[in-house]
Amino acid sequence: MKTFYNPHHALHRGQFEMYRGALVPCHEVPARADHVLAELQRRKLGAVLNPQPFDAAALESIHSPRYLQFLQTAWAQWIAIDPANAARDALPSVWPTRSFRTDIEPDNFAARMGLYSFDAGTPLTSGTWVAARAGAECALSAAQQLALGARAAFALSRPPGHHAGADFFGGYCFINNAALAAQHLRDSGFARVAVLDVDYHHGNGTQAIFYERPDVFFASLHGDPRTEYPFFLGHADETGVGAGLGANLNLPLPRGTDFARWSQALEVSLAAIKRFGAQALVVSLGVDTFAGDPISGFALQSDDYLRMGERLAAVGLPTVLVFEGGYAVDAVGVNVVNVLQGFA
Ligand code: SP5
Ligand code: ZN
Repeated sequence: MKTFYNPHHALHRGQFEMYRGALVPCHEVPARADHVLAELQRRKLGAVLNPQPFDAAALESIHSPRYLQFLQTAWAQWIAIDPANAARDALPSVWPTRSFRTDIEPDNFAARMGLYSFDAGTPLTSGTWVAARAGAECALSAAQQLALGARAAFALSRPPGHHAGADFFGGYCFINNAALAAQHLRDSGFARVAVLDVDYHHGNGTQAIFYERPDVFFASLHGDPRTEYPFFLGHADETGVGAGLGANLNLPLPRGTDFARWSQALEVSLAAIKRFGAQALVVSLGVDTFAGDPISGFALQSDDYLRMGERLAAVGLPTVLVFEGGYAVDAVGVNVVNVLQGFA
């Protein structure tokens, strides 16, 4: 399978995320994608290509114009406040919660950071826009391969995407790559598309984007939001709304879940995707389900990712795989490429 690798990913290089009242080193680091690329090339699992260019309209199929405009200009605004900001990440610290207005875009930069985000763990840096924009092109290029008849394609990019909503960033994510791929498949003639999110964390952004849509099914296996990030979405009773009712499936799992238990939930999600009648599949491929992940609580082993890939291939649908989380940096290459090898 072809891999579309983001040549600009390392331009997004956060220094710190807020954790328990302190700024701690970012978990979402450039080495993550470098290790996946190195392992992919070591095992010779197909061509690694630069993404094709796509215009702004593709991004606007998922994200609001005012959010995209903000992301594109945020760094320039940040350093205009104080030239010394060039050495610092921009992190939000104030948010419009219940009873506040979100229809008026404030002039104040910190206020706009809060309007367009939901956590203080997602630094915006000098290269964030260029990296995220090129990442979107990787996801779109991978989807385009399916439109051309390919069985599968892989978008190897960071920052990840599944926590980003139509008009907000968070959870290390800015542009929702999986959602862009799913929409591109819809626009290419696949009438019904499923997104399967196997990242440890619930894909709140992807769920929210498609929650009212009957044509894109969203299924997610993840740590129970009662205890796990992103906490405020991902419960089992979220099944879609309006025309989208029945097109959303959450399978929250307890800390400590191993591959035997995880696989049972995978079967439930795949049966639902089959009933839905999906014609193409997008997999949000996070490997933070790994036992050694520093911020997560499942117990998958490296070999389990081979079985995961085999099972995903057996679904028999044209499939885009999109890299999401996975923070055991030294294992992330082996784990991701095991999924691809199992699939192949
Ligand atoms: C794409 C993705 O996997 N995003 C995950 C975002 C999780 N952000 C909150 C993680 C809190 C980590 N706590 C730091 C532990 C310091 N040892
Ligand atoms: Zn994750």
